[in-house]
Amino acid sequence: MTAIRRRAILAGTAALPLFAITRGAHAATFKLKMANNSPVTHPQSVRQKEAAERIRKATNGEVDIQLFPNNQLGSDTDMLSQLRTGAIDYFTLSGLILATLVPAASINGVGFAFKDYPTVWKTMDGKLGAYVRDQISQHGLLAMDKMWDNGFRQITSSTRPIKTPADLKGFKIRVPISPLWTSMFEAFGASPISINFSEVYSALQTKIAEGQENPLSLIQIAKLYEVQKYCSLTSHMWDGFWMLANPASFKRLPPAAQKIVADELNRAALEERDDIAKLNASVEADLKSKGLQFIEVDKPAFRAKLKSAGFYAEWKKKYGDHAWGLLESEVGTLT
Ligand code: X2X
Repeated sequence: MTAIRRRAILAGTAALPLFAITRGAHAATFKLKMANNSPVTHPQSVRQKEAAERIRKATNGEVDIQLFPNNQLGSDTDMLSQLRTGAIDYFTLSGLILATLVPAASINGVGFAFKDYPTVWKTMDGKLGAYVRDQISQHGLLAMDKMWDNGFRQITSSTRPIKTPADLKGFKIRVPISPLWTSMFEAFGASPISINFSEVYSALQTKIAEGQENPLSLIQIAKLYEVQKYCSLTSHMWDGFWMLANPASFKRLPPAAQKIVADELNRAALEERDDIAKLNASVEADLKSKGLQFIEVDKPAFRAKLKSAGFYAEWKKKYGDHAWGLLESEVGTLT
């Protein structure tokens, strides 16, 4: 046997220990970082931690993902940069904020597109979701198949109740950093201010912003009700998180480990969706008991305002006929 061949065989066997049963403590081969912007008690963080644990077990400790929840590694904007350089390996980000890099990724947030959750999941687990994932990969990131639920977003305020679209005129509302959000609240005549979630509580407390909009589950878990008085049930958009991976980091894992990671993250996303669905059953009553005043609004009136402001026509043009067609084939005509 030549020296070269012997070396090749040795190199081959060196790769074998992945999943090999070992005795005692075993140093992890891949120490990876996962990050998010959600409080530690949010189902997103809980399910990500569980998934990391299952991945560790299924790979005999060789894929060791550590979770950094609650903006511990920075704001969404910071974490997106870190994901791209590989300083973070996995990161869940709202499709709308991801749109600062991948324009198509905000399409699920088009105002009043989805009437309910079954339509959301059919669309985002279907052709439109596949289209967006493809766009994400064309921009140098990898998205797992299953989106995580953030929720239907509702408007809160500390100054005055928002009852009609006209009440939004001049309203200083915090929105996440995303062209779609700014455009939508400008179409309502509001004064949107783009702020990362890591700064939202203090922005509301100090009245830099009068209001904000988020799903009830997050208003509850992030305790935004402490600094807000009114909540208008607009459900003006559905927002979800993509589980993004740094592609080079993911591809360094052996194929069997890649499959375990993807399967477990997708499973965790489905579990998180269920958790939010369960929370949704009780969250309004809980927030009422904490003093938040709820307002039922005429949603079609809000939608009509967006339409007359040219919002749908503008965004149809931006996304293009193909993407817009994929959305409308699930939700019906929007323009
Ligand atoms: O920034 C927000 O409001 C949040 C937490 O809902 C998102 O991640 C979009």
